[in-house]
Amino acid sequence: PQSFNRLKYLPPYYTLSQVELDIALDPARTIVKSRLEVLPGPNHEAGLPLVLQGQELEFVSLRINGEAHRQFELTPLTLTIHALPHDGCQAFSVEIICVCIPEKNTSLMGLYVSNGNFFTQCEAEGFRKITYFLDRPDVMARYRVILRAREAEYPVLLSNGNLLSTEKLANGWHTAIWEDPFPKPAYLFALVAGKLECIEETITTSSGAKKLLQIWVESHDLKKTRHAMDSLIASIYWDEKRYGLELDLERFMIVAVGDFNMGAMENKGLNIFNTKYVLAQAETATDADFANIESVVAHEYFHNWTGNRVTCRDWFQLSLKEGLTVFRDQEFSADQMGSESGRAVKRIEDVRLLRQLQFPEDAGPMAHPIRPDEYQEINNFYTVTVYEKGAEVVRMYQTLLGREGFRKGMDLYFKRHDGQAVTCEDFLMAMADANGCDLEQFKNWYGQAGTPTVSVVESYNAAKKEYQVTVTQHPPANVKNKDTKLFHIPLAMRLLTPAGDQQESLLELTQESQTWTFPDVETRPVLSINRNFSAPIKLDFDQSEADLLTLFSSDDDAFNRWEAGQKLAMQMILQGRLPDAALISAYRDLLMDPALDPAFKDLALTLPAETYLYEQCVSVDPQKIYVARRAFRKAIARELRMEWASLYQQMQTPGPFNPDAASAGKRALKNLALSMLLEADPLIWSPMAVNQYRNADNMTDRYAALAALVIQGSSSAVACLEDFYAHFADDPLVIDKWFSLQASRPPVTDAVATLSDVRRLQGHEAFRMNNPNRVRSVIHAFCMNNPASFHQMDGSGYAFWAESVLALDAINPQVAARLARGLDRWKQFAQPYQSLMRAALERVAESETLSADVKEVILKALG
Ligand code: BAL
Ligand code: ZN
Repeated sequence: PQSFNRLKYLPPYYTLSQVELDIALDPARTIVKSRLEVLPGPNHEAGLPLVLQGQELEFVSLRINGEAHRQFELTPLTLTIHALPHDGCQAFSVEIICVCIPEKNTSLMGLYVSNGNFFTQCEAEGFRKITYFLDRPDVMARYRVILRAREAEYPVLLSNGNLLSTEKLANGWHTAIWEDPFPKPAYLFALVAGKLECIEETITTSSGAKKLLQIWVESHDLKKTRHAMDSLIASIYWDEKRYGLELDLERFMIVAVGDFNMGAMENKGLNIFNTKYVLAQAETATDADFANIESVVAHEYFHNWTGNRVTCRDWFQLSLKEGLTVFRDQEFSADQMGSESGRAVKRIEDVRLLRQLQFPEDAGPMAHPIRPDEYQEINNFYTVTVYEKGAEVVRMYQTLLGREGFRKGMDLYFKRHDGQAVTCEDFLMAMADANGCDLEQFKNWYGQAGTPTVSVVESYNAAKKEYQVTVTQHPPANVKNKDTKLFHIPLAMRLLTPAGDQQESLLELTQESQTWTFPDVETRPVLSINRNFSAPIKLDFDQSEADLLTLFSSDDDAFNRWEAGQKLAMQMILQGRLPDAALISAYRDLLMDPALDPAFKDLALTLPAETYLYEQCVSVDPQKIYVARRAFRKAIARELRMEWASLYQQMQTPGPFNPDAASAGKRALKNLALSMLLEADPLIWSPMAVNQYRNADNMTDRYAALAALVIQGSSSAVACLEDFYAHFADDPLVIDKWFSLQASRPPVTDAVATLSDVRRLQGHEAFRMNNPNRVRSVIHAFCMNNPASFHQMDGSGYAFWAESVLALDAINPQVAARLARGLDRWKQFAQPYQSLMRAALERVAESETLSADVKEVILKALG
């Protein structure tokens, strides 16, 4: 397979100033006429041909400077034009007519049809499925777009930028002309056409300009758009306040679509969203959905500056926009929590996600630096490493430079690079230059894969009243980094003493090993280090259980307080122990502390995920881990019965539903209490869960009660599931929840039952193999979110996985490739799992029709 290398980047031979598109939309045969104003590029040499990318297109005609042109070659992926006027040394125009077939496009890249409407997805390389083009992010042009379609079927015609005019044509067709004033790369192009309606608001931004905001959905979904609109308005004001960045367009649109590969896409002025991240109302969306919508709306909006105004030079630089924009949305969501404890809750959730998903990626066959050096299929690099670890790297700048220093760096970045396509190094240099500091060593975070381990050894000299800590960094063991370089690691720390007289400080670990000495420490302190997860590392610190209990009960850093509890639970589960009296007592005190945020209590009593526990083992026995974790959970449920019962009462939220963080936190703790009560005494508490299921006025409570019944295998679960389906059959996003709950049900009596359930669900009338959300709610949920049911000794889960990867690959390579990642960590497992997984991987590898997407993932896993 062809592979692309970061160091082989060459500036473009040709570039574009202006693009005119005239698109006659027809599901069976869309005609695309383009007129490109071409200029010699920075790397131009006289006589070079112009090579355009094109994929799955029917070529019709080519004209150069208005004249028919015959000196060209077509391949399945390119149109190469020879004999250019003036050897290509002066500007010339290229006019191309080609045809694509949106209704046949199940990959959901390029132009496609969903529920009768047209949508596009062009990042990373989808524009070439619409027309022949210089489809690379460092070619930026101004776009003018004429959309044509039959008016009765497609009354709404949208594209990027400003609407210049509309016209009714005689034959029942109509047109709309859109112009985007900002030069952009092709991956930010978008069009939407169909029967859609919008809610709109006009707001005034910091310069006093009025801006039109619209959210477009199918008419029956209009009532579910308020939260997304509120989130958009909050994002716009937040970006003005925190970074001085104003919305630059007169009009900003969000459109929701039910068939979408990703969460959402930041096309300039015309964001296209998976319905999952737009539509919400109390009856149909959970608190998690509300929070996700807020953060995804913010993320896509923030891309308008970090991604669109300043974009990536090439796809190796993806984290330049994604890591930075995830960091920005994390900070926004933290601020929206409305309190310091809310900020900490958000931080814990973000780190939990990083460690559950990114740490395994960084330790597996697809491990790559946040700025990868090589890829075969760029779609495979929209990863938790590029996004979430990328955000951690951006966060470290802020930790090192302070919020003000970080802001200075951001200001300089925009001053230098507005309108340009740049690299991660340009961002680093803006941070360094704005703060007059040397970030040379910090660069290593961009170039090296794997999670570094930091080991800590402490000593206390009671006679001298002196405390010493020695910190050592160890390169990631599993990853072959050429000439491993040392990282610059910021470690926030504080010594906890009874007197509380020690301040927080920041240790900057830049050498392999460094020792810090603290004088005047009256009593042996307890070390709180890597506070607020100041660096994305694994901490190797053999802290006693007594010290961990001290941190769990009293660390003033909420993240580390939570972390100590996680570490205690993790160690005990992996040793096959149940929680001891001291830990139960600490849990009790924490749960009953009236000063603590309910959302924090919920996180503190939620055990580390099975997959995170796998990461601590040399040879994973998934069934043993499942049993040990479940037993530990049952013990907490039983030992704290009284507390759970009392919290279940205390945490009720009377009055109308409010999705705000405080109410959501109460619901989370109440529903944890309910599931613990069912875990402890299912016969006594199942009726209470059924009652909550029936009477809930919101999806969070209804779904939580249903989930508790399903997870316990309660006899009431079947009737409630049937009721749920009947009630919500018309709402695809809710039916996705219904599917995914059943596919992720852990083993109750015999685990194979879940797989037969999954096969039954696949035969259900509402299952759709070509809808990514539905597929993810059944197949991905079972294979990637239900480890104890998936990892069976007879290999049945793996056989199902292989069959599903192959079936999906024929429909949608991106969705298939994501599923293909499910066996990445096969080498980490004990036998017989390991051999069975390998056999399943080999079965997929043998297929002769694999997409580049799936092939890269499978071959790397086997490699
Ligand atoms: N750029 C792809 C979708 C996102 O990260 O916003
Ligand atoms: Zn993004």
